[in-house]
Amino acid sequence: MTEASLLLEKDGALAIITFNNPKALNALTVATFCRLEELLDQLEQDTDIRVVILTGAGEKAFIAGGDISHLGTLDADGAREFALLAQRVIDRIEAFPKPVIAAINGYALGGGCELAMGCDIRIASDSARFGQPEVKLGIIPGFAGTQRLARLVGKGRAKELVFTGEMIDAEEACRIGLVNRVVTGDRLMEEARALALKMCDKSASAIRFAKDAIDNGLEMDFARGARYEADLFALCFTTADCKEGISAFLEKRLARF
Ligand code: DAK
Repeated sequence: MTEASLLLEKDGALAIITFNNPKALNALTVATFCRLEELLDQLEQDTDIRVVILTGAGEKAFIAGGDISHLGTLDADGAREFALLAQRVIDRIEAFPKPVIAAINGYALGGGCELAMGCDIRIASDSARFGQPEVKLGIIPGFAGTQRLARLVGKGRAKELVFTGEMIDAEEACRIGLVNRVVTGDRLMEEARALALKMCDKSASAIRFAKDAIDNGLEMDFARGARYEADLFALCFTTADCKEGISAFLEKRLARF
């Protein structure tokens, strides 16, 4: 995959990263993950960027999985190395200090579904299809899909998807909580942008703390999670955004974050 196979577009406070290898249904390679990590580094530092949207090029696929043409040559060490690279980059998306929205325009299979699950919010076009087909290849999900899927949709549904390798459509994905909403294909990017813009005029630091509280708090028991939330709540009071937000309310004007 060449560098151009991952496109970055900036539009005001939005950054749109497009997986751009439609001939192979945007299948993920080592190079894709390395380049994605570089783009995330860049966008984290870019103070103009408030929200990142990930999508796939072409009509058919968001990402149809890891690149299967590389699979046959792998030994166990190589497989582990690739899985750990993919997990590191998907963890990076999950811990990214700005919201990341997946705009899922077609197949989100295997590693593609796993990458989408690392995003904060998933919007799907009505033609999108989801699945973890790894068992058909004699492997299991390796990009933390067994963990994120079970957390998102519950153990029973995760096992059904992983054990059968069957695909589900966007409506079913929405029904089980794998995606937040479904829209027609022609409105997908418009909806993703509109949702992102609703976050752009809010406090970036508050959104960062909220993301941290939800993601990390959920990995704790309730009492610890609630305590963690209180610590982050306290940290908000050290920020300029907190002063501005409260002053704006009291002065009956819009806050400028
Ligand atoms: N990898 C590579 N090429 C892929 C691909 C994939 N995951 N998915 C599709 N393609 C390629 C096809 O080979 C075909 O290429 P050409 O023959 O035209 O050269 C082109 O994309 C168009 O695909 P189809 O002709 O198959 O299109 P259809 O509409 O008929 O079918 C499909 C669409 C999404 C149902 C079908 O393409 C499909 O079943 N794709 C595979 C889905 C899948 O099993 N995904 C992988 C899950 S496992 C690792 C590397 C990889 C992985 C892990 C580790 N290492 C290097 C360590 C994989 C993890 C997974 O995600």
